[in-house]
Amino acid sequence: MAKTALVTGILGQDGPYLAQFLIKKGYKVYGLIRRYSNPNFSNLDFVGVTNDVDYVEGDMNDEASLLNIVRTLQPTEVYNLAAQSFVKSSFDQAKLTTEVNSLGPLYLLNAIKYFSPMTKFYQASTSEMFGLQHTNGYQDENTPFHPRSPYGVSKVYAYWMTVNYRESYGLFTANGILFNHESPIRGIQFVTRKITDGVARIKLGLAKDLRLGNLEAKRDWGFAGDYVEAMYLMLQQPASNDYVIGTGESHTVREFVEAAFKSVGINNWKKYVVIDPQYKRPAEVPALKAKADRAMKNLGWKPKVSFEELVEMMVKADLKRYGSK
Ligand code: NAP
Ligand code: F7E
Repeated sequence: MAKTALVTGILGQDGPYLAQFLIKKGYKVYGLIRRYSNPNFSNLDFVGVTNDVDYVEGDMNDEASLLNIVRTLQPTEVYNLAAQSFVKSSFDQAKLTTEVNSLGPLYLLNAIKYFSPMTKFYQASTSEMFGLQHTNGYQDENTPFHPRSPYGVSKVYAYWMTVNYRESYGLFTANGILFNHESPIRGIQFVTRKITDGVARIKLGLAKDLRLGNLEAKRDWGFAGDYVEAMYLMLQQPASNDYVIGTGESHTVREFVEAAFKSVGINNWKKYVVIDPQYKRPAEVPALKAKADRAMKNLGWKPKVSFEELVEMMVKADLKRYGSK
């Protein structure tokens, strides 16, 4: 019988890439969607799997809907990707962020515990949990947590509940501690996509400037398409565990800006970039760099797309979007 996967966050960035990956592996994929007045399937359209996914309606804030879905589907695997994932908004909407990102995973874990204990569970954990902490300049599975935003704090709760349900009830649960990963379908508010979209518009004469916050923050940016494979591999292991996933290479926002402008032949990027304090955060995560040795050794995983290739892929996609309009 075909394996089945319930993917929450199916309309976001990672959901479509994961659905595409699992469908190619022969899975039947169920995507959790909320009730919308106007649903937006554009990210699934982009990867070409909109009609290959079955949709189930529910909400991470609605425990009964999740219990009922898990009880009915009894999926082989649950990938919990749904979240209020924008760090900046979490400062202003801390309660909502906590409800979706902390209680949502708890509802799913309870649904599995009571109604489908053989279901394997993936939790979308994040490098934001490390915040200020590092081990000799990088972060791995042994680096302590010091989250710097309500988003980071909410994810630490979900991380530990995922570990706790493994230890307490013997469930197969895995935390993927993923560092920033991007793609042409990255949400427009996140800095990489905001930059590539801005660069495309400037190049085409549709915008005059690009307004950004802290250019000195360092991030370990990879390609989302590479990272969904790691999610899948975590659930195929003989025993469940938690894994850091990243490239091991770190760049400043400034370097991303430079590379994006350079890819369209603009070298004097400073002429276009305006520093706007509204994009700075009450507390910042200054530097993230993954040491993904455990994943490379146990999962045989490694990233395929380089930083330069990622920037170019995203700029090209945004140029194409505007060009075709
Ligand atoms: P994303 O693009 O923001 O997608 C998040 C998805 O969650 C959206 O489809 C959204 O649904 C859904 N969602 C939000 N609130 C919900 C609710 N109450 N009920 C049901 N669904 C809800 O995020 P992403 O970049 O794909 O990331 C996937 C996961 O990985 C997230 O949990 C994120 O926190 C985590 N993560 C991301 C990164 C990264 O760099 N991308 C790194 C580490 C961890 P709507 O479409 O209905 O709004
Ligand atoms: O910011 C700086 C900003 O919003 C990256 C989420 O997927 O990855 C993501 O969180 C950096 C920060 O991502 C602007 O201050 C400067 O230092 O793209 P971002 P994030 O906060 O790192 C982690 C791993 C997740 O788990 C999250 O869900 O860029 N920055 N100027 C800016 N950021 C934004 N958004 N906009 C600016 O104008």
